[in-house]
Amino acid sequence: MGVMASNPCVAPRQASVVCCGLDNAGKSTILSHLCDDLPSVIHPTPGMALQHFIKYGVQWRVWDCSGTGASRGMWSLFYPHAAGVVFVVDASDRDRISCAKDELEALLLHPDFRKRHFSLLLMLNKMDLGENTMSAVEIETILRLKHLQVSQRNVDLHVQSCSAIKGTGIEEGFRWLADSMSSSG
Ligand SMILES: Nc1nc2c(ncn2[C@@H]2O[C@H](COP(=O)(O)OP(=O)(O)OP(=O)(O)O)[C@@H](O)[C@H]2O)c(=O)[nH]1
Ligand SMILES: [Mg+2]
Repeated sequence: MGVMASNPCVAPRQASVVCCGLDNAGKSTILSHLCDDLPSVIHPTPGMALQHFIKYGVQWRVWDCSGTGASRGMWSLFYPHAAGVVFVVDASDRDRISCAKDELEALLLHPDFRKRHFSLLLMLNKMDLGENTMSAVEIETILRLKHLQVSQRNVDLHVQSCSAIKGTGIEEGFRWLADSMSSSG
């Protein structure tokens, strides 16, 4: 992977990814660390913003979706075209973690994902908020990830704690996603 990324003679392979999660989770702030076109001051995404960038030997095409309730129905427009999903959870948002769980479950059970292999990067964001955040173990339990790993063998799952404000965990998460999508063709 590192060799590919550093060799200018090798055209980067392409990867299409849909980025979902509730509004205010930090999706666009995460992507701002990867994509030069995004401003340093991020506003709520209106509808969807398509982002292109080259990182880790991959030419990424990312649909950065709005997470507001009214917009969530649009996420599935991009599912048929996505080899990977980045699902962002606000680890400080206890009030809406069950809503995030419902949205993740709906995505996993959607006909476009239910039967085919895909990579799922689950970003547990805002870990910089210290004791106000839920732990990774707590969130994994609420989201029933152990059950998911047993019941949905078609999903290659990675859980990554991160802070988009500090910029931590983002490179690790996206490197994993690049490798995962590469090994599943
Ligand atoms: N403390 C902290 N705040 C964050 C972090 N990531 C994002 N934020 C803040 O959370 C707010 C929402 O961030 P966005 O990136 O716009 O969230 P989004 O998921 O793209 O939201 P929508 O586009 O509305 O769906 C902003 O005020 C960010 O500065 C983080 O890691 N830590
Ligand atoms: Mg956004």
